Amino acid sequence: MRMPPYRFTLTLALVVLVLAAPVRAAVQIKLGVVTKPGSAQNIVAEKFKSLIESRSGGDITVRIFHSKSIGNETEILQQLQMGTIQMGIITAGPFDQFDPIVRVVNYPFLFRDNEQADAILDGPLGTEILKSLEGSGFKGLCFSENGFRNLTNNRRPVRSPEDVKGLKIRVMSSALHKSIWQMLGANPTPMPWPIYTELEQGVIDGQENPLWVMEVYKFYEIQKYMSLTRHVYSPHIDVASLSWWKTLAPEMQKMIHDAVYEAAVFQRKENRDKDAERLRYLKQMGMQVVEDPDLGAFRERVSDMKNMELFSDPRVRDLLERILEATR
Ligand code: EAX
Repeated sequence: MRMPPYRFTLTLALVVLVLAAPVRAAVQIKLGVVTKPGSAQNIVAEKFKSLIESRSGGDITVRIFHSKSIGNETEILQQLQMGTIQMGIITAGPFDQFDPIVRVVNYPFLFRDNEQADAILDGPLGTEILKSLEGSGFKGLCFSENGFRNLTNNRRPVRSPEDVKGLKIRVMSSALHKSIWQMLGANPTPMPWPIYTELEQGVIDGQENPLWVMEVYKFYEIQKYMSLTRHVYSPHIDVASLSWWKTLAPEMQKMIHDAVYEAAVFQRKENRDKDAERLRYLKQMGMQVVEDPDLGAFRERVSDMKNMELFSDPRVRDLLERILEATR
C-alpha cells in the first residue's frame, strides 16, 4: 500500500527535525565569572553572548554563571581545566597559581597608561602569555580589563607607603599581590571575591581594586579613604577550557575568538569612558580621595620586585625582562 503524499511529507519533516535537532545549538558554552551583573567581567560575558549567539544563528548558545554561583575564580579555573565548563572571564591575579608567567602582567607600575597596556597585551608579548596557559589546560583567547587598581581603607588617608604601614589589606589569591603589599608595608591577607562582609565587619581594613568595583559593590558605604595608587594594571584573561577547545572545528574556533576579542575591546573602552564619572560619584558618596599619592615612593618600595623568588623561573624572568624593556 502506498503512503498518501501528505503522510510522506509529514514523515519526511519529522525525520529532518530529529536529525537536525542535535546540529542546531550544536555548541553550548557554560561561561563562568565570579562577579555580579554590572561588573567588568559580566559586561564582557554578556557582549560575547549576544555577538556569538546572533552570528552563529543559534548554533552556539552561551549560559553565563555569575555571582559565585559556580565558585570563586580559582574554582572556576579548576572547572575549566577539568572541562566541566567551557569558558571564563577571570581576573589575571588568581591565574598565577596555575602559571607563574601571569605574574608578569600584574607586575607593579608596569604600564604607563591604557594605550600601552593594549599595545603590549594585544601584541606578541601578550600572545606569548596566552600561549603559555596551554601548559596548564587553558586556551587563552585575549585580555579584557578590570583596570588600574587603587587602594581603599578605613583607617587613614594614604599618601605615601608610610601610611600603609600595618594596614590589613585583602589581596587576591596571588603570591605576587601578597608580596607587593608586604613590600609596601601592609599586612596582606589573600581572600577570594567578594569581600563586602569582611570589610564591613572590620576583619580587614582595606582592599584594592579599580574604580568600577567601588561603585558596583558599593564600597563607598564601608570604606572611607581611597588613594589613586594605580599600582597594578589588572587585566582579565578571557579563556576557554583547552580540552574542549580542541574538539571545535577551526571555523568555530575563529568565530568564538573573534567574538570574545570584540567583546573585550568594547568592554575596555566602556570601562575607561566611565572612570571620570565614577570618581565624581564616589566622592559625592562621601569617599575621601587622595588623588596624587607619592607614587615615586611607592615605586621605590617595589623596585626590587623582579629579583624576588617569584620571578626566578627562567621562562618567567625572561619574559619579564622583555616586557620591562618594552614598557620603558
Ligand atoms: O573584579 O578579586 C578581585 O579583587 C577582583 O578584582 C574582583 O574579582 C573584582
